Amino acid sequence: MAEGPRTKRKREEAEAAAAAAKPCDGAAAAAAFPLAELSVRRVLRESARDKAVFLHGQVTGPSGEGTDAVVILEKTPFQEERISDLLQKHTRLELQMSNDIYSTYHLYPPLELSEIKTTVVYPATEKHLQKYLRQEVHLIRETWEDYKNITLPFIQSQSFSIQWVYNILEKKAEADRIIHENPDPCNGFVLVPDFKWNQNQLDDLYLIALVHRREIKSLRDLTAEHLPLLKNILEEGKGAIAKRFDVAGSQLRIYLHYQPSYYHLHVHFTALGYDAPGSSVERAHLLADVIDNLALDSKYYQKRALTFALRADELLFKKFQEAGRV
Ligand code: M7G
Repeated sequence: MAEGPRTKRKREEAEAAAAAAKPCDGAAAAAAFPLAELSVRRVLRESARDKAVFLHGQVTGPSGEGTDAVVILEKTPFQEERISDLLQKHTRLELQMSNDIYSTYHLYPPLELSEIKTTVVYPATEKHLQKYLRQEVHLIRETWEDYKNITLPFIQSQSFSIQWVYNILEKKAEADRIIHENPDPCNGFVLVPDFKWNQNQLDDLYLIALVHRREIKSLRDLTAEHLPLLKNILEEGKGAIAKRFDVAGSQLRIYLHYQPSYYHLHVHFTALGYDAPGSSVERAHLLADVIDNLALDSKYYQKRALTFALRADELLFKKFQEAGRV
């Protein structure tokens, strides 16, 4: 298949980015996670549509004690540039059935083209296991009073560790993956590939901008004071992605989650054509809309009710139930 210049450049850039990411990622994973010692305890969730499975595993230590891990296995999108290789290079094709002009096959690609993206949380806490466990979900409509009386005390007592965010901001982890940084302590941020994206293809492009300021927990804390920061993220984020990946700003979905999993303000950048997890209307708030809302009313997010989904077993859901708000 002939390769156009844009495709070629994209492939070369994606390969360069992947190569740059590998020594760090590979070394860390190999050193940190003993896959051979993992035993699978249960399947937390499985998705035929996303071709992904979420596992609860345990790693048995030398004295027999088990440490919990979450392992996510996920088949990745095809890389257009490698399809000829996939079809030709040492690929085995086994006939499954044939009928008239129709036939189906099992295709066994070579090792380097049969990667399964693997994400590991190790050691995993009970909260991580809950996060990935398939559960019944309910919509909550949270007023500002609910936020102050229920959600905020809950966040202050419960939130996930955000050490990984500080590691990125302090260049203690993923430093070689940074795509763009505005170092201003007040209005600056770091843009890195999200760990949901393996950077091999642009179809599922996913980056996150992490702000340098540490006291902004979520959308609920934002006021007009934060407009310069938010505008920097929107404009510089788009510019950096266009420059590095040749994807136009008009082809990006740029949004915040409410509720987020990690209460340190961050913004998601995903490919518009990619149906990323968490991009549904009950969770995603477009950054451009957030900016407009704050420009209209500095206290917008301290006034209006916000809707989000919670799983039935989540502690926050129980708090809303106890308060008679579900
Ligand atoms: P969120 O809205 O707080 O929650 O987003 P979600 O995980 O339920 O979407 C946090 C984002 O940070 C997600 O898109 C994660 O995939 C991403 N993320 C989480 N961790 C622990 C890391 C990490 O260590 N490195 C990177 N690069 N991204 C991460």
